[in-house]
Amino acid sequence: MAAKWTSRKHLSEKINRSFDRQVKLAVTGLSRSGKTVFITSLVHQLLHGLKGTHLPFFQIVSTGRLRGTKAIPQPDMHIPSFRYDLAVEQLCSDPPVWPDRTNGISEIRLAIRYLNNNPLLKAVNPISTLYVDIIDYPGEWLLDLPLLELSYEQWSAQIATACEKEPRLSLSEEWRAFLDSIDPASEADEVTMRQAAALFTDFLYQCKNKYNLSLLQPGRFTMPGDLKGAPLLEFCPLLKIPENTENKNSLFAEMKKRYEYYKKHLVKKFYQEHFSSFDRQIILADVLTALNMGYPTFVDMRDAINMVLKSFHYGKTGLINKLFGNLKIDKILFAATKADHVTPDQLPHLESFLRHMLAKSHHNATFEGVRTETLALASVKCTQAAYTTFKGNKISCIKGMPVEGDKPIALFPGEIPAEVPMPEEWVDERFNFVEFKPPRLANIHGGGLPHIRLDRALEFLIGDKF
Ligand SMILES: Nc1nc2c(ncn2[C@@H]2O[C@H](COP(=O)(O)OP(=O)(O)OP(=O)(O)O)[C@@H](O)[C@H]2O)c(=O)[nH]1
Ligand SMILES: [Mg+2]
Repeated sequence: MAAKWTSRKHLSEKINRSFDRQVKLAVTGLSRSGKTVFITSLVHQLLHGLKGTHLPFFQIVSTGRLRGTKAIPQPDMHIPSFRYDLAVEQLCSDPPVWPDRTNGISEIRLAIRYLNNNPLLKAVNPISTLYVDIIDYPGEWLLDLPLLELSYEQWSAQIATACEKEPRLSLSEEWRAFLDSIDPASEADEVTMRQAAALFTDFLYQCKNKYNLSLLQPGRFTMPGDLKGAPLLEFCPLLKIPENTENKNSLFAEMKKRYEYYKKHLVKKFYQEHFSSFDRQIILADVLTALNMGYPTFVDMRDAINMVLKSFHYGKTGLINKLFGNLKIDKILFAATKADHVTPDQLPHLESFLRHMLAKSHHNATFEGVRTETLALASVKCTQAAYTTFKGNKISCIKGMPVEGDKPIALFPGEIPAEVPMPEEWVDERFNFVEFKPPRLANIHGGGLPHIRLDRALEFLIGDKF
């Protein structure tokens, strides 16, 4: 009898394992788009999925089939861990603060136990486990894909053209003056190489920090991950290409060699080692900050996001297909983050605005065989909807605690246009999206963090896996 029982248990375990599934969910977006907060909130929602009614559109929870979620050791030992523990500690501190910036790849694994729905499976295997590996990586790294098709000379020419216009023209002045003072045909020396690269890197950081520009290549220069200060990042484009490029020891030849090395050992490697294993992808975009910053910043972000999307154009003509063959991603969610910065009636406008921003890619490209969706969401909702009266009219506004200040404010943040405004329509003060502090929560362990539409994101990204 005991032997029979043991073999049944053994069989059941075997079946259990074969029905357990795994999904690699990749989260990306440009710097400050909200990746860390999104993953932290998503993990928190799932860990507390049993305790609340905070995920009405995530069916596994709303139908009561979730049995529990646990963060367990990740499978890829060579990838740094996503520090959910630190991020949640910061969000729950008193006063709550936003998690620290991150600048590389990280991963966390969740085991989600759930009740099987399928009547056949239910009989042998009532409870299954879905392993979800969530990977956070900088969208800036995807800006490097086009470099794979550009020679060093072509890339240098592209940067030279970009530096003809403001604000890049002024910001690149020091770097360009340095290049003017050296002869690219002369013998390469470490000190000159390092200085040219440092000035170029400094130029990229100024573009990012002073003007919130996004189209910054090479992507690792401002998002180095664990390569900060590595010689691998000590090169830059040259604005004058020598007539005679024969000398193998020239500054030009050495810069070109490093550029090619960067493409082979960083760009290609990332696609082969990581990107090729992703099953699902969410791309986050902080559309509101770009609107706030004005037309040049907005256009730069739009172009950068559309360049990021080249990595997901899987059609036969797509670069990815040509270079790496078929990839696995079968669903992509585009999300406008920080949707708590607008009044609830503006959410559909924010979604349609994001769709317009991406229209360039949607038209030209084929996300062949890939399901896509667009959503406006807030990973952590920091505001409440409120009303005020202005000249006798009731106006919808939002109320929250601004990052700078300790008194709550109510404001009308502006309406999201249905389409991208024409350059002349970008008048000052048209948009007024302020940053808010995270909410102070009475009991962080009593349920998930307050959010907007995170449950819809979860349903789209992994709902079909249960
Ligand atoms: N109001 C609001 N603000 C948010 C939300 N998510 C992110 N933020 C704000 O955006 C900032 C950046 O969020 P992160 O999650 O750190 O962004 P990231 O993409 O990981 O940024 P990097 O690590 O620097 O690349 C936060 O510090 C908050 O100020 C949200 O849901 N609501
Ligand atoms: Mg981050």
